[in-house]
Amino acid sequence: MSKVLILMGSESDRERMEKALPILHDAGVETEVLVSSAHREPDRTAALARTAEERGFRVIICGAGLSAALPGVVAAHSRLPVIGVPLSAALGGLDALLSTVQMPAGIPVATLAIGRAGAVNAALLAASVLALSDRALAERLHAFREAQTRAVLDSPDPAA
Ligand code: RP5
Repeated sequence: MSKVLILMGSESDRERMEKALPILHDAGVETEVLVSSAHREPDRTAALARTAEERGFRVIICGAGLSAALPGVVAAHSRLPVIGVPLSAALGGLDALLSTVQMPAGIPVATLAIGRAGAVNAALLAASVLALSDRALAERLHAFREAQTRAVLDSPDPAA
């Protein structure tokens, strides 16, 4: 089974990054969640990135705050698609957003929204990548979209 690796730079990132888990779980995607700091544990982080593909992972999601090096460092050490989630630890997360999004040409990081929205969308984007070669997963993602639309339509109209 294809797997998604979720990395984050600190335990303090966990609550926000774990917003990705129910999405991936409901989609039937196997995940592993690890804390590994690009700055504080550079060798371990590089090793995790280098070995991810042979361990069966197909997409890596990386969340980090401040000078968020994790997504870029992981992308530099892996050929897998890397999705970056900037997290707010200071400056409303603008620091992490710029660190994550401004990758030099040649080493891409698909950078999503700051915080919870980014973590949720990282899960959906990772699942969409896997769904390109998994019809059952594609159908589950389609059902998720339909349920999301129904939930909006069924919610009370605040103007009524
Ligand atoms: C980053 O620094 C982490 O991703 C975290 O968002 C931020 C603060 O880390 P802690 O000092 O809380 O461990 O590397």
